Amino acid sequence: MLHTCQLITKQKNKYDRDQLLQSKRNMKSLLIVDLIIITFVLSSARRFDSAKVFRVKPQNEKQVNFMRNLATVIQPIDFWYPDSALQIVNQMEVDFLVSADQTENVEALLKDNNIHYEILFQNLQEDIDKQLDNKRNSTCKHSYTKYNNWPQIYSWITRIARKNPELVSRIKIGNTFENRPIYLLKIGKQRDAKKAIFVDCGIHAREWISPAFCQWFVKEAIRTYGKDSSMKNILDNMNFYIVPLVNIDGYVWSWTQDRFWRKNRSNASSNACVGVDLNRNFDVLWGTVDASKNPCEEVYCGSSPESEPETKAVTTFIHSHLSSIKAYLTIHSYSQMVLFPYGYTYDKVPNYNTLNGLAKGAAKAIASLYGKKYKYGASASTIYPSSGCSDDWAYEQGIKYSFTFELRDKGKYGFLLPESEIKETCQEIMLAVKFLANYILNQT
Ligand code: DDK
Ligand code: ZN
Repeated sequence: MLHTCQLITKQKNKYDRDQLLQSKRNMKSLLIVDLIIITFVLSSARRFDSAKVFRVKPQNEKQVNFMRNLATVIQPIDFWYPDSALQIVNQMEVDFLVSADQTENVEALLKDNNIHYEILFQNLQEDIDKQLDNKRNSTCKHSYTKYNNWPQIYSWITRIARKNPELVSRIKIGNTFENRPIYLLKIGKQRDAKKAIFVDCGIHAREWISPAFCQWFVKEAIRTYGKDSSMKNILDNMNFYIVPLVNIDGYVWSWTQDRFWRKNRSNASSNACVGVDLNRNFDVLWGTVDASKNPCEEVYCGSSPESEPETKAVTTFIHSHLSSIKAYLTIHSYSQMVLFPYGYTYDKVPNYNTLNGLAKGAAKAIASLYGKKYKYGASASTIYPSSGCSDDWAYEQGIKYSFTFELRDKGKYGFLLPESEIKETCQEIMLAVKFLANYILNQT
């Protein structure tokens, strides 16, 4: 069903009109390539029948070590939270995926070591199939309350810019490793507003709610511009730079081959393992704390800072607009948090009190709608330490308001957040973004 849908969208997109002949030609050949790849992989997407997701909360250092070692004893284990065994600490809820043939081993090992565990997913494939649960709109059309694949997002980007020239323009900021065009949507009434907020979505492929939020944000900004005086005030006085999907290659891979793919798809290293964690590839204390130099790890930081074209696209754009960009927001999932620098050290940033107050205000705005509780605080102490991350990098460029959002949920569905929760999640985060935008506007 899903795959038939993808094929139809791809064929349709192939004929989608594009203003630029050159990019039309590129895209067309790209879509044909995609089509061939999709057809080829129809039957080869990784399946997760009877795979399980476990949750363990280590009670002491011995159990921490046991958990860190587990990944070397049992393979494959895919850590969902934290993203790598390296980041496990005492009392942290650790969620990890175990393939069907290893679940018995893992349960036996946990029991032998008296480690308490919960099973979050009994048969992961069933939940993967259930994620696309928006029945009301089961056609292949783009929808804000569905997860859209890349061809759908691509034509949406083109269309929304074409239909709203007064408020929206489309800028290409680079190409991915597999040569897909990375687009940015500039939103705002003034061509050169003095202030701007940069927002990126989809740095990590499997976090599907993230690009869904960027699409929602653009739509809501346009829809409410004429109706809501606060949105009008924001868009009359500042610009938003929205990148709806940074890691396009990884996202395509997560739709077609492996639902839980996190990294990009570069294989520049001579190693057999593919992909760099883009949120470890930024040039800030690169490759130091809790990032890996091993290409086979989920948190592989790449061969050098900004080695990846997706990272480069983001940093190049931000660099050339530094005088106006006052805030940097990056959207991830899951765990419900509002985070700010630093991630690479427990030291406090100079404007810690301001950022903490803003994160608290953002969390409060989120909770005001549906009561969802988001934790807030500095990355290193609130989630886990990490280096080479985009928020720390933006902060060090002088963007003093830099935040990472971890959207819903807290592990019930994890990356498989049902489509029926897209609307509420986006609405609550929208309030947080508007709260931050108003603060930035009122700053002289
Ligand atoms: O990249 C990560 O591991 C998560 C998002 Se899934 C964010 C880590 C903390 C924010 C960066 N300092
Ligand atoms: Zn992420």
